[in-house]
Amino acid sequence: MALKETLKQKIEEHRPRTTRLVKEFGKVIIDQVTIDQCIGGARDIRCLVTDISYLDPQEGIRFRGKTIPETFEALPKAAGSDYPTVESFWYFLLTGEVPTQAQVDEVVAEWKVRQEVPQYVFDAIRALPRDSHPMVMLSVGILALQKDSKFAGFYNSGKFNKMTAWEYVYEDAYDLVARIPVIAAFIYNLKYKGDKQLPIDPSADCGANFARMIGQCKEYEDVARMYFILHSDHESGNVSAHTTHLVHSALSDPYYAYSAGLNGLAGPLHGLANQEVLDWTIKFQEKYCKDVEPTKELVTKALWDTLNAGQVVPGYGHAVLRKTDPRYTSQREFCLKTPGLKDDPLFKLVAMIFETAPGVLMEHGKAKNPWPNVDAQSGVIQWYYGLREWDFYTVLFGVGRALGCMANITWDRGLGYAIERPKSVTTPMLEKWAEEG
Ligand code: FCX
Repeated sequence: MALKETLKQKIEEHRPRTTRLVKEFGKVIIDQVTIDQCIGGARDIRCLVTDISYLDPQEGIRFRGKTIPETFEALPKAAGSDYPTVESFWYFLLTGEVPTQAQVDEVVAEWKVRQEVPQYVFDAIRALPRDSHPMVMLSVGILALQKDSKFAGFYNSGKFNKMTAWEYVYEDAYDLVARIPVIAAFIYNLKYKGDKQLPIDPSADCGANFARMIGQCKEYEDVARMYFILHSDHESGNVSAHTTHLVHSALSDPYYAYSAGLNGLAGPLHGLANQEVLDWTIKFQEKYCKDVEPTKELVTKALWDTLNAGQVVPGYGHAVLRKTDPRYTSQREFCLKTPGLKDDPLFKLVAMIFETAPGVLMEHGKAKNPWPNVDAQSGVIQWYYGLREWDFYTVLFGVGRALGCMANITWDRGLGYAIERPKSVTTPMLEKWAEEG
């Protein structure tokens, strides 16, 4: 069955489960809210629903019930590669089913039709000051696409229907995931390659095409596939996913919603951490290792200098995870099995930070999770392949994260999730409840 028909069937099968939960069990209590959660970023409050991915604090992420190694193992691989295509992963995220090769081929073919980006998007990005952050360019590029939103068109047609609205979100979502790598490649060439643009390769899958559009080597095709898949989804409560969900809950179309999500991803405590990691590591080399090899003692000193200056150690800690992020491990394994990369001095330094930082953070005693997250390892791979403009790294994250956010809001509409509207209280109210115990 083709992707849309499979998805339609899945959504229709799922709807009675959601309806029953609300109607028959709507008042069952699944959590309680404490004052520190109220003030502390709603940490851990169970109040969002998604079946696309689940984040266990100890084990890390599962996409549609599969761990990262299981996901890579199960999905059909790109031709001549150990990694699946982004397109097969898109099918899997949306439907929860591992696609057959024929189903993947169909998605790859449809992706190519959808990936054409209108000229006005490039014009809008080109009109920005060239020293704008690439995340600004990406967010503007996605927002510019809004003008032709099929969901907004459906809403404005006067024929809006809650039961079929998801089909128009799906259309926009699919267009968006196919176009965002092309927009990202355009930004890369505009900002760092003197606007020398490279054409879409109509014979290539998403990952290979992205690699070719930024002038990368053959091996980078797997880097792109791995990177986009690993960064796709991390359940619903993280800033980019939650923002996208929140904005779309007002029936803002996928372009409005994901442009907003990207603005959240651009924060240094979230997606921007990957550029901060490279910035931290390179500055460490410049400051401490001009004439000497890095040592654990020097890394320990640099970590304490950062902490004593009141800054966070980028790439370490997590709001939910309490172990090393399996997205970190997956990228580390890629480094270890790639000749050249495993002996690269920067990789060795990142590995040394991995050996050192958790102990320092534990001694510091603040971070609940002293272990590395996805951002601690991603930059070094890009650096090795010559993509050294690290302010671009969050754009790569944004290309991957689109897959999860778009799959989620397609399902949000399919299941008719309501406009989000948590309740706020005042400080005197909290003080009164605190006194009452
Ligand atoms: N370095 C120094 N201090 C840290 C720290 C780190 N890496 N991680 C957490 N802390 C501190 C917090 O700043 C907080 O201090 P405070 O009490 O003075 O406010 C305290 O430890 C408790 O925080 P904790 O509950 O462990 O963590 P939070 O849920 O509040 O925050 C993030 C989670 C990820 C924001 C935090 O660990 C951090 O700032 N890490 C560095 C930035 C980073 O790598 N972000 C990327 C995360 C993720 F993978 C992604 O979204 O991409």
